[in-house]
Amino acid sequence: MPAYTTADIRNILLAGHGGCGKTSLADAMLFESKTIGHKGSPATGNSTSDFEKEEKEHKHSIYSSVLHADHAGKRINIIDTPGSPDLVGAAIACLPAVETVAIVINAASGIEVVSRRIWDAAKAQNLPRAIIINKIDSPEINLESLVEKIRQTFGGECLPVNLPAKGGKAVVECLLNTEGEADFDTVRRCHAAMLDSIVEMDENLMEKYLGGEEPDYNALHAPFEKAMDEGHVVPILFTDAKSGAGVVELLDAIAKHFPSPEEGNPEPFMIGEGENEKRYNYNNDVRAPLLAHVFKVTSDPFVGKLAIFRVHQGRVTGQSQIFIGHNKKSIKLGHVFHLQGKDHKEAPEIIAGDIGAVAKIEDIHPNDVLHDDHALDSVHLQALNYPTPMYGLAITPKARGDEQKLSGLLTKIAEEDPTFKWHTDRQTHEVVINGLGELHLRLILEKLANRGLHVDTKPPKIAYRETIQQKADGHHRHKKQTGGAGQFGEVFLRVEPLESDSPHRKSKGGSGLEIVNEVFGGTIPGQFIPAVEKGIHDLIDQGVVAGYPLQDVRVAITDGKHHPVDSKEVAFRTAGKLAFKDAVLKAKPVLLEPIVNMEVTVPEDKMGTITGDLSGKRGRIQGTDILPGGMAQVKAQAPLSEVMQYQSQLKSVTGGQGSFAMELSHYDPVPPQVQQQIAAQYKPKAEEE
Ligand SMILES: Nc1nc2c(ncn2[C@@H]2O[C@H](COP(=O)(O)OP(=O)(O)OP(=O)(O)O)[C@@H](O)[C@H]2O)c(=O)[nH]1
Ligand SMILES: [Mg+2]
Repeated sequence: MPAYTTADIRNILLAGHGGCGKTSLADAMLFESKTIGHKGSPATGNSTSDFEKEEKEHKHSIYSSVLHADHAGKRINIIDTPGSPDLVGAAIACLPAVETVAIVINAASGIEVVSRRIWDAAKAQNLPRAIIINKIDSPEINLESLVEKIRQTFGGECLPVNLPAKGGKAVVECLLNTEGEADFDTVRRCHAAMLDSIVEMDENLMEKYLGGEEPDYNALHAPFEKAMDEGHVVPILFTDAKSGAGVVELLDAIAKHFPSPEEGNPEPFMIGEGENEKRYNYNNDVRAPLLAHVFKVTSDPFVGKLAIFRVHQGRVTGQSQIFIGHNKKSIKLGHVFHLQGKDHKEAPEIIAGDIGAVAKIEDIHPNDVLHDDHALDSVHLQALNYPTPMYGLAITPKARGDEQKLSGLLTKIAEEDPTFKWHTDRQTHEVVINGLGELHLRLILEKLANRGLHVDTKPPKIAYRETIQQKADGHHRHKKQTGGAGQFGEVFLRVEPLESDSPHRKSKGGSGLEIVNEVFGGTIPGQFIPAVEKGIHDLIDQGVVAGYPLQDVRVAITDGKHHPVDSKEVAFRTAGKLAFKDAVLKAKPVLLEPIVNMEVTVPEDKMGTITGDLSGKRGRIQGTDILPGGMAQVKAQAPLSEVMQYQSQLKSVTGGQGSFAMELSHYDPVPPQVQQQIAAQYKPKAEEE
């Protein structure tokens, strides 16, 4: 038995914008709790959390890492995540492993893109949140106005549980204390505000409190964590990871107030499939059947595959016989581990609420559910909402014969990173990789190079799409008579754009294609309809304007002709495809391009240059904002094709002081002259009839 129970566990995800100090804070938490004897730091390369080679080189986190601190009788599992907007997928993947998401905000730069994104993602997942304002020791900062800004942005439920003191060299606790010196505001006021909110969770407590009775401060855990569960309170805490100020107080607050796995809000597990899918209410009892969710898998060329999981129900040991999802064959895990960065320590068992790992089991994949009861075969986690990877690069191995190795490695990387995709382009036969941004793909190329695979890259490719703008009819008669048996099939059909609210639309999560069979009287016999549909699908992948996939089209197959002997599947497939092509060409086909939301942060005096430049790139400015510290933020929408090289453009305009983030907003038709240019470069292969 571990020395702690489920109720003693706290699982915390540290997320927030790059450089706000998450990793330094994680290292400081390990040190201040005396879990680790030295204070590591990402800046000097001895961090417990940033242990991967690439992380040491870049002095930034690139992957999530799992750590733990033992403090005040509690086991605090900490997941440190990377803060670059390009790597936000790593944090989203770990949301189902924790009760609390702590959004770390840099006191010197304020609320940034990733702080907001993680807030939204945690809220959408119904996860209790906390805000940690780090770097409170920085010169020339105004923490009072930052707190005000946080409350304006995220809501009045954000309330300090401690306040900075001694000019950011210390913090003073406000919930348990009523007196004390703070750098701004007063302990008394914060104490009252926090208490006012917490007592609302418990009628008894409220009555006594309103009657003027001091609450029993040792009995505040339940109402405090309940207030966090309901999003009624989001505690704000102050730290300085470098000096250590506020770190013990942070650990104390986590141990005392934050939800344990027995509390918090349940993760959205589902059971069954399709129409029978319903919510699965698990129970964090260690005696119940095992339910563990794999939230991360890494493959190390030396250590091999490591699957990291959170146990939600039951317990697992090295001797446990477990099933992976629907697999009927049970496997023995052999050994289970607790993680401390790169170190894994064999554990006698991993209990409900805890995080553990298992090595070298090839069949385990990210998002798998591990269990020991066939009744749980179909239990799965509701899909997480990841940003769309839309930044593309065409790559070819430098060494001939490395193609096989490349596809093997890319498949592995895509499995580990939900925001990375790759495919082989049908026209050019090049391998195209897609990620969230330039940095994301650069890191992938580095990873390939570290595994001995060097590639040439070509200018980024835009993932255009095609659609139609009006209704049209199409027809094709396929007839071939060569020697013996002939081929015959004739198809009439009609196409029209899908309505904007159709569930089949791509933007609504549909496939982008709806096929309706309106054939009357068997003019196309039922057994050939699937062949016609196949033909339609053939063209969907190829498009008609410039070789990009067609989307948001409804096709009604209306009529046709067959021949008792010569009608064959292949004939109807060809006729279906060409009738569809005929209709699409008459339905005003257009090319659609990805439009991205951009947030650009630059020194205030460069704001005019940036807005002017973006307008020249077919961008639409949506707002500007002055930030603390002489910086300004520009929000805009622009076509991805115009801002593919924004990284280097921004660098040259701002002398390296600017930063930006972008994500897919939607697809829009490209201007006609741009469509002409792209279509002119497209040389379709001759249609083989
Ligand atoms: N003055 C001061 N510097 C800090 C503090 N916390 C972190 N730093 C410094 O800020 C820089 C970034 O810190 P990290 O801990 O790597 O930040 P991070 O949030 O993990 O960054 P990413 O992993 O890139 O998202 C490093 O140089 C740290 O030494 C702090 O509280 N005070
Ligand atoms: Mg980090």
